This record gives sequence, structure tokens and C-alpha cells, in this order.
Amino acid sequence: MGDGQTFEACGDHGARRDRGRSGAAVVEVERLEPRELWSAVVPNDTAYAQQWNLKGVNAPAAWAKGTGSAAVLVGHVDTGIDYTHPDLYKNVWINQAEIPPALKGKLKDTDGDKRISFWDLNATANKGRVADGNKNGYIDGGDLLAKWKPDGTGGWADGINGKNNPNDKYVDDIVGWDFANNDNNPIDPDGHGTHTAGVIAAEGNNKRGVAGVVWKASLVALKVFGDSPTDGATLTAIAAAIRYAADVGARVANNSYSNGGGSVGDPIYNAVKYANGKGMLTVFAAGNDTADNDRSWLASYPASFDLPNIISVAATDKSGDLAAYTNYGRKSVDIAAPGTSVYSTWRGGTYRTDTGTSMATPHVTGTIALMLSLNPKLTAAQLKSRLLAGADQTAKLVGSSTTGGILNVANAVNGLAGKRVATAAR
Ligand SMILES: [Ca+2]
Ligand SMILES: [Ca+2]
Ligand SMILES: [Ca+2]
Ligand SMILES: [Ca+2]
Repeated sequence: MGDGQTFEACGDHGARRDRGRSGAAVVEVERLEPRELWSAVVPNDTAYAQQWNLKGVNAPAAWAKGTGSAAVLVGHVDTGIDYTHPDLYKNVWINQAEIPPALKGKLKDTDGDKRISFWDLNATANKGRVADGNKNGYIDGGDLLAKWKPDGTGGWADGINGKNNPNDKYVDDIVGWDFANNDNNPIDPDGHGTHTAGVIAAEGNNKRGVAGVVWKASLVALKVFGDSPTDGATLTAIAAAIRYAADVGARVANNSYSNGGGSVGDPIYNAVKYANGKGMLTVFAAGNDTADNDRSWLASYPASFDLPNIISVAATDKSGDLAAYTNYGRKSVDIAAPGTSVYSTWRGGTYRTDTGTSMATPHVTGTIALMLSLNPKLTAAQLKSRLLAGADQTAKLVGSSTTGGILNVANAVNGLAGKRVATAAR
């Protein structure tokens, strides 16, 4: 800390708003496969009818092809995650390096993805292996973060640093890290991070609440904001979180925050560049200031850094118009996604509607996670170019971004391996 600069979350919840820019797209378009057409999948989540945003990005057609995998790690740099939320707990990452050695050989990988996730821990085959310490009826991050007890009644926090990379300095980082308080508990005291996490990967088709863009994933909970609603996030906390995500193998990280300043070589710039070397995409909110990010004196950062692994996201409303608050930029913003009145998960196991480029950004992150679940071999450049090439260009969005279009999840997964329900020329 003490770097004298703080960042604000890009929701309307106690945070500032952003807008984007537009410019000549330098989109590398690869050969497009014949367009496939799938029948829409309608999940049974009780509040799904309120999720206009998912239909708005053609997610239901993409779900015919796949719905995600816990093998895909998604860095989540925000106010934390309510990892006990009934619609999110299974999709919180478990650091395999921090599984207590005494338990490691006893836990069964029930879905064959070569890792132990909360999906596994809550399966019958692992019943009784972990105590439901917080007594909510399922095994979640709160249970694992409890202190280790040899009799099996505690959690996994044994004070031993299981190494997850050569320079690991994080003890008992079981589900992520709190970079604001420098501890292992990234619980969300705010709600903003729980909201963006739900847009990415709320559990879908579980007869409860909402569905995420992907229904199954491993969200690496990286808390960078302080505990008070007015607290910002420091450059050093954000930079450390981005590096952490890249080091543990996340291929994409969500970043729903922005600041008026940023410079080449600052800690965040260097962290995003480091992530690029590790093949990790960073998806950033364009900002909520109704500003043109192409004009350097108005630009919002980190979204506006000129680095190849950044995707900068503007927000649209229910009518498909560019949202009144969103930043835009013909050259510096890449794509738009729904950001106004998005219903998702909230702290304390609840749900609510929120608005901002913060809410638009996780739609793109969730799409990248879905693409990776279908083909983990895609490079960061391939993921980005496919996603941008699939954008639906509309008259309302001309000039607002490099693509001048809105996210289309089905187009993004077009041509990737997966379960095909129907094919047609379009
Ligand atoms: Ca597994
Ligand atoms: Ca529990
Ligand atoms: Ca560790
Ligand atoms: Ca759900």
C-alpha cells in the first residue's frame, strides 16, 4: 500500500461509473468455421426469467454445446466472494497445493477433471471427509478455511505452506487471498465481487437463483478492496492479485474496477504484462464516466493500457443501446456486454440487481471460461480474436469499440469441440 492511488469498483454500488471509447479495430480474425446453430437451453434456475442479460448475449444457444468445467481457473480480482453462497460455493477454486497431506490420497475426483473441487467434496463419494463446520448443509470455502484438527472435525488451515509456485509466500491460501488485509480469507464484505462472480459462474440449472455465463468453473477469490464500502484498492494489491492468478494457472482474470490514471511501467501494467507471458487474458471494465477512452486525458485504466492480453468492456442496457454511463472508445475499448440492471448473487447468500461496466465485464470473462472448457489449448490471442470476431455488430454500437458490437457467447464457442445438438447454415 502507500502507492497513493486507489481504484474504484465499476458498479453503481458506492462506486464511480465509467464509459468507453471507439476506434479502428485491430482485431486479428482467424478463419471462421461454418456457423453452427444450436437450440437454446433453458436452465431451471428460479430467477432465470429475470436474466435478460444472458439471452442478450446468446448464452442459451452456447449452453447446448457445454456449460463449463472446474478445471478452468478464473482469476477474480474484486471485493472478494461470498464463498458460502448457495449458488456459488461449488464454483470457488480449491488450491490443490493446500490440501492437507493426510487427506490428499483419500479424496475422490468424482468428475474426472484431475482436481479436487467443491463439486467433488459435496459428492456422496467424499461424504464425511470434510466437516461442515459452519453447519449450512454443504462443504464450502468457510469450512475449509477453519483451523485444521487431527480428528477431522476442523478445516484445512494447518499453517503449513503448501507450495503452489516457486515463490509462494501465501500460507493456507486455500481458496485465494485477501491482498488488502494480507490474509487467507477473501470473503466479500461488500457484495460487488459476489455479484460479478455470479455473472461469471453462478451454478446453473440447480433450481436456485441465477445461472452464470458458465455453470461450472473454479473462481480464484482475490480480494483487493478494503473492508469498508468507501475503501479503494491499491496498485500494489491489484498487481499482486493479477500475478497470483497467473501463477496458479488461471487463463483469464476478471477486473471490474477502474481509475482515471495509469502509466506504462506502473505495477498493474507490469503485472498484466507478466500475465501475458503466462498466457492469461485480463478482462477489464472500460469505466463508468461517459468518457472516450481514446482521449488520453480522459482514459480509464487499467482497461486502456495497450497490452495484447487486455479486453476492455463497455456496457449496454436492455434495449441494446450503449449505456448512458459507459466509457467507449473506437480504438481502446473492444466489445460491449449487458451492464444495466443485471440480476446476480450478493453477499450473505442473497441476490440483487446492479449496474455498471463492472457487470458487463464478467459476461466476457465467463465466455472465455466456457471457451476454455471446450478447448483448453486455445492461446490467449486465439481466445481474444475468436471472441471479438463473434461480436454482433449493431447500428447502435458503431464506433463505440474496436468491434462496434455486443458479445455473442454462441458465436464465441462456434467451431469448438463439444456436444452439438443441431447444425444449420446461417
Ligand atoms: Ca474433480
Ligand atoms: Ca458448510
Ligand atoms: Ca500457499
Ligand atoms: Ca443457480
